[in-house]
Amino acid sequence: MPTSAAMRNSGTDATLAHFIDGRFVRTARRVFENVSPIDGAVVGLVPEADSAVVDDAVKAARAALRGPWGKMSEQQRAAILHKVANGITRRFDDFLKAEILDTGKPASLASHIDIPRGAANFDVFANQVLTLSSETFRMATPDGAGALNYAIRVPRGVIAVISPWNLPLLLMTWKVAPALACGNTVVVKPSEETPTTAMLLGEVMNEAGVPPGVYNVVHGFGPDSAGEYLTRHPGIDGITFTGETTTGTAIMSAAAKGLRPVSFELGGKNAAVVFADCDLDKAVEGTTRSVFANCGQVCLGTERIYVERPLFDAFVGRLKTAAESLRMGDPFDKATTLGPLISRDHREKVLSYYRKAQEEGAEVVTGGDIAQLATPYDRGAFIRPTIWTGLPETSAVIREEIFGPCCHIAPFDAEEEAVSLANDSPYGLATSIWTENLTRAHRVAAQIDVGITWVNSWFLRDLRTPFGGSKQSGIGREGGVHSMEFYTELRNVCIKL
Ligand code: NAD
Ligand code: 6OD
Repeated sequence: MPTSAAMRNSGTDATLAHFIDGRFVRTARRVFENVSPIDGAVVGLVPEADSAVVDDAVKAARAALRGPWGKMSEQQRAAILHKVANGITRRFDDFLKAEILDTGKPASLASHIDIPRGAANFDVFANQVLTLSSETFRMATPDGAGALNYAIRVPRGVIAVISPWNLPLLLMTWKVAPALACGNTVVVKPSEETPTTAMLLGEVMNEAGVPPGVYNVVHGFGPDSAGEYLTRHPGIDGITFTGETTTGTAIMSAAAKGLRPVSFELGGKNAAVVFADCDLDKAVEGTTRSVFANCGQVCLGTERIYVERPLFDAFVGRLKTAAESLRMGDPFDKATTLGPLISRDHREKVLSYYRKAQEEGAEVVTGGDIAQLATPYDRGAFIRPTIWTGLPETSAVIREEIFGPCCHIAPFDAEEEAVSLANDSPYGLATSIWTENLTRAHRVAAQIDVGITWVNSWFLRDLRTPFGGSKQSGIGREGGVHSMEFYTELRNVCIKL
């Protein structure tokens, strides 16, 4: 539980609700405050699910598997999921406002990425499920008649979806949409920091005709709260999780009981490799986004930059200028390009790295402290975008995921050195390579131990492609057919002819 989360005992009515069996449930023994990082205002009172509430949600999800949802054809389910996508688009402004109040992210970002992708996830997986095929084999038998094998895909069952706060609607629907397309039912535990859009989606589900119990939401924290009750619940058949690597470790141990499969999208410490032959304008523009978008709170974001020495000074100067031209303030103002961090607690964590960098002798190229803004934003969680140079590769700032608007830039002299620097991390999520030499781009991309490499771009997403991390950045791949593989189980039928 974040240290700042204020709890209130029963007697206080929640303004937000769980969504269970198609109904909004507000009763709770305890409610907690949803505090906006924009100005510290309490924007909602959230009910915390105890184990009985989680049990109700899992039972509703199990019952729904046996109801109309379980009997629908893929075409019928796909048609309903397209309606969900349309419903999100119709209520675009409601989702946008909720996401901005919960996260503080600028409207310019959320209206471009978070909400449209929330809708697109449903359209993409509704289409994807209709293209699924499976294998068949004819085999010889001693009597000469033979046999025919064919595989069928069945839903896994009740899926627990545990999601983080950085792209709440996008990342939650990235899992809910394929799970539902494959015929599963879900119980979602959104982050305690960002409860609102998961609840709003319940309204859209009802309007779209999703049967009760297919989509359920329970609110609360992780350990000893809704997250742990859900992942330990024996009625859960699979767990899909996005969040920190340490949380993934805890969830994996919960999943071990009952041998439930997991799909994990975890942390990163992503490198960008900038070669001297890059298009500098494009490299600076792309790296500005990859370091500072969403105030650096993107798992795919760049926190380590390696620049070929002849370009080093020019690149550092250009990124400094770009960082200093970001505009903080009211996220609803279209001109704002940098929102706050998710909370004051998280700002403390990021600031601890800002201090560590200075203690370890970094040169602070820009930033390094909190942002001085006028009221009411001085009560928020704003922090200055920060660039360092001059740290050793052993520094905690270079090795650990910070999840803030900051990066360290170091020079390199040879391609092999750049590859080895980029790979020197326990994480392996994403990298960006900036070069105009495509032969080099292919060669380097193949050597970097990550799940996703971009060349001359960042966060350019084709939702059919495998998405996930190597090393401690994840287990499994989602996206396109890869999602379908997690959210279904293959059964072989062998027919003796
Ligand atoms: P987090 O791990 O703290 O929390 C994520 C979710 O897990 C929340 O809903 C939380 O309540 C729940 N949770 C926490 N402990 C739990 C437990 N013991 N059992 C069950 N549930 C538990 O992550 P966060 O701070 O919300 O998100 C930031 C992290 O997520 C960063 O590390 C980031 O890199 C990672 N992330 C990864 C990806 C990816 O695709 N690889 C995407 C987005 C974010
Ligand atoms: O684009 C996606 O599908 C995805 N999962 C993005 C993850 C971003 C991490 O913060």
